[in-house]
Amino acid sequence: MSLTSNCNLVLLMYKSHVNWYKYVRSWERHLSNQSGKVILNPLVEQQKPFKEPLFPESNLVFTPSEKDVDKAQQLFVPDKNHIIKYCKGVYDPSQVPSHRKTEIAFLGRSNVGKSSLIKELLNAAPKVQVRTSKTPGHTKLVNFFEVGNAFMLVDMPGYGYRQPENFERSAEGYLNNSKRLSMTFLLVDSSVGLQPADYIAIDMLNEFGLPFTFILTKYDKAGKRALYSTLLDLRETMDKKAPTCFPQPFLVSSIKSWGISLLKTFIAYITNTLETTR
Ligand SMILES: Nc1nc2c(ncn2[C@@H]2O[C@H](COP(=O)(O)OP(=O)(O)OP(=O)(O)O)[C@@H](O)[C@H]2O)c(=O)[nH]1
Ligand SMILES: [Mg+2]
Repeated sequence: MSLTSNCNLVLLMYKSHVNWYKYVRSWERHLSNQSGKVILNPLVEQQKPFKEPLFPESNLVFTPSEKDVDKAQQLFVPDKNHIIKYCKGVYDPSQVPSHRKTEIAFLGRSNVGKSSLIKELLNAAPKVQVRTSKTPGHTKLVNFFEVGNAFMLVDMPGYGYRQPENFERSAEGYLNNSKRLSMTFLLVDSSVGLQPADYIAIDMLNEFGLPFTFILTKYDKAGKRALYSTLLDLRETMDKKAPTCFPQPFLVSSIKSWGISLLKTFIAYITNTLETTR
């Protein structure tokens, strides 16, 4: 299947979804214009030994040009006209900052690596403090990080083990009420795989009608067997329980910075901000 027909398929699948429609159109426009080389995607590398990859080309539809990848990286570099900063931490949806930017939320079990991923995405802005910890349940508030006029990255408290008491009010309340949320990244540990609490999160996102994309974290420490089993489970789950999720999962390591530039580019696409890059 060609890239254009892949795009058309995805366009058809998601056209009905109001949040998706806007960005899929711009995404298709960008893809049809691309002439550069396809960048390295860790998931593609991992699947190379398999004759029948779990995520075939028809799923791996996001293949930006090198030029777009380069442009997207600039969005994450601050300057005097493009301020990257911590905005606010809230425990109640009524306290969500008022602004006009698109929001991207990072959701997942406690300790899965949500804050570390945001920290890595914003590492060109060293003044921005994103707090991480090896102790699960560290992030207690819904934290907003402003990336110029482009978008807000939203770090959420984790669910499951040591879930903060206010999770329902803060995190679920935010997800259910946000007017500006265009994508939720659902993070799953590459070695641990999907857990019962993740299935509850999937049900919740489906119930709230929110588009979401899976990110597999801590890929640097996942053994091949564990990673394969996680991918297998994810594939099945996406088919059976997550029909509205984006067809392509992202594989990242925040510690090694693997898969980060592709993810930055994806964020630029879904927030429609690539064209505004300096
Ligand atoms: N090896 C490895 N460790 C990671 C990676 N990302 C995060 N970690 C570690 O995982 C632990 C938890 O990371 P956090 O980013 O604080 O996790 P979180 O999901 O924000 O956790 P809560 O705020 O408690 O929900 C820390 O010890 C991180 O250093 C990664 O890519 N590779
Ligand atoms: Mg955290």
